[in-house]
Amino acid sequence: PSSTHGQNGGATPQKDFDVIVVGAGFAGLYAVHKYRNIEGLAVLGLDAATDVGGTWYWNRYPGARCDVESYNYSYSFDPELVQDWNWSERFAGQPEILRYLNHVADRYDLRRSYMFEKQVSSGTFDEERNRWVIETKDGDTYTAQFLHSGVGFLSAAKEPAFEGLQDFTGNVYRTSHWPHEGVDFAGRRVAVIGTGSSGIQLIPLVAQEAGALTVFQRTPNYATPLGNGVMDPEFQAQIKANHATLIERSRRTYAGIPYDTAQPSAVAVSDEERVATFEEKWRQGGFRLCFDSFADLAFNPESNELAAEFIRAKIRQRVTDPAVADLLTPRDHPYATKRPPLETNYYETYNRENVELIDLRATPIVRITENGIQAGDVEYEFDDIILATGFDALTGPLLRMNLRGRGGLPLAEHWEQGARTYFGRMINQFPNLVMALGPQSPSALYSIPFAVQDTADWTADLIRHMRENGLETVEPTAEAEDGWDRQTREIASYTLLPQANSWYMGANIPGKPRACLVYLGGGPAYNELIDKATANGYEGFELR
Ligand code: N01
Repeated sequence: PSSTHGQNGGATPQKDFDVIVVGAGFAGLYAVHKYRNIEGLAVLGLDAATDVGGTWYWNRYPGARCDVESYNYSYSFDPELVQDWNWSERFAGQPEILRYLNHVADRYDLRRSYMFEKQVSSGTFDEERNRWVIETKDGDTYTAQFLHSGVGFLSAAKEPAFEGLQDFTGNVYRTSHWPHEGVDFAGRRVAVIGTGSSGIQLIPLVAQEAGALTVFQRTPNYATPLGNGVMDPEFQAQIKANHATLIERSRRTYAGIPYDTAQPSAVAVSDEERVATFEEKWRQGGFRLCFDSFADLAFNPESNELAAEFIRAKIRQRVTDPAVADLLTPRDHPYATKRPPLETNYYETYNRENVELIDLRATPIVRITENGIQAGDVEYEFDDIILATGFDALTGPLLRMNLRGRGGLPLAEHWEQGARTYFGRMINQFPNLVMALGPQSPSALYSIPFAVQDTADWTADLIRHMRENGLETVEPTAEAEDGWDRQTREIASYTLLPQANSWYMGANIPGKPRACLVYLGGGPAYNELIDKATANGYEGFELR
């Protein structure tokens, strides 16, 4: 390997490839594996980190954990991999998921195709040569016919514009870039800003350690129990024995998780039946309350309010001080219109002596001071501030690569009025660029392993098809993109999701165009539409 390549996962000093895959998380690792199996294809993987893991490399905060069940948050492409790997918990923690991705990288010898510590700083489609020219922050240039984005949809951290943050003399930690060596909060005065999934996972654990913990909450959330526990060996054996059936069952569901007992409507049953169902799903944990209780929670306001009231009552039961319970109770948006966090001891944490909740609606953060945080008229003093303030979701990671399509068109310009894609997979005027988990794909509301495998499998077939037919470029037509954009917006308009200021809607980032960034038609409908277009000779795509 050439010394000019900086940190090297094993890739050769070669500069020109057939495919460049950006990212070494769930999406990128599988894409590299898949493309390498196409004969004669030269594949390069790039990642800004020092090693594989993607999200699970960076988000190492206490309590970081997947809230999709482990067996469902695993690759399914290789039955031997499924049989060989054992998960130790129902919902795996970050260290175990990172171990899993390392295991996958070792097992398929993926590092040899990667260059690490390579952050993509720009990508330009060269129309003369029909190739992507990719530059990395450290000044290297690579080219490839195809660019596969495996950058994920929650990898560009939002940097909140708090005045004075740089003046704070204590430590500032970000959940999205947590120190690898961990942090000792014992006896310290700690602030957490943000009560989304990351904050809600972290707060109970930091509270146990810190001398005093102050939580700054802007919007209360509908958090429901995760229901984690050690993996029962018998359950694991059962999953493995029936894996193929389980996958098939999962694929038939909206979110790609094998929860398929939802009843049609929360208003069509008696009060007793409804409460019994909610209680049962609450007890079972995971996303069951959200996806597996009543199918109309996402679009029937009346049904949604019944679920919301059920959760509000649980919060009141769990929090001792009624005034604190009240502050923790969400009222300004329907349930699950923001991505619902799953929790373990979250609400009980506010019963601890050393935990205080500050309502930013009543007293917004004015500035960060040398010694802490000023909210309203009060200055609170801290040793450490933790930012759990979220991400520029879906579009952020792509825009940060500074991609330019035909005629030098910047992606930021093409997306000025909002993200536009075909199937969330490709973009008009950006030929040979494929996105796993792109905006306007089911992304956040579908199984990530399924989505990333499907995208790379589909693209591998497309590349084979192009090679066999002497074709060099593929991109969706402007009409196809318009159609998909309309469809995505229309489906969203039938749901309650546009009512919340969520990252689904781009509403957590000041100035970001407001539109639903997630295709809400569900996994099965989405897959059917793509399969149909593909079978119709790549309908909506222009191949040249
Ligand atoms: O980020 P978020 P996250 N002043 O955007 C607040 C996935 N995930 O990292 O709601 C004050 O949800 C903001 O307040 P508000 C999952 O998909 C998965 O927690 O905008 N507060 C909110 O409370 C999740 O949805 C797992 O009013 C500010 C919080 O910060 C996604 O990642 C675990 C602020 C941000 O919440 C993102 O979750 C963790 C400001 N200026 C995450 N700016 C799994 O378990 C923001 N906030 C798999």
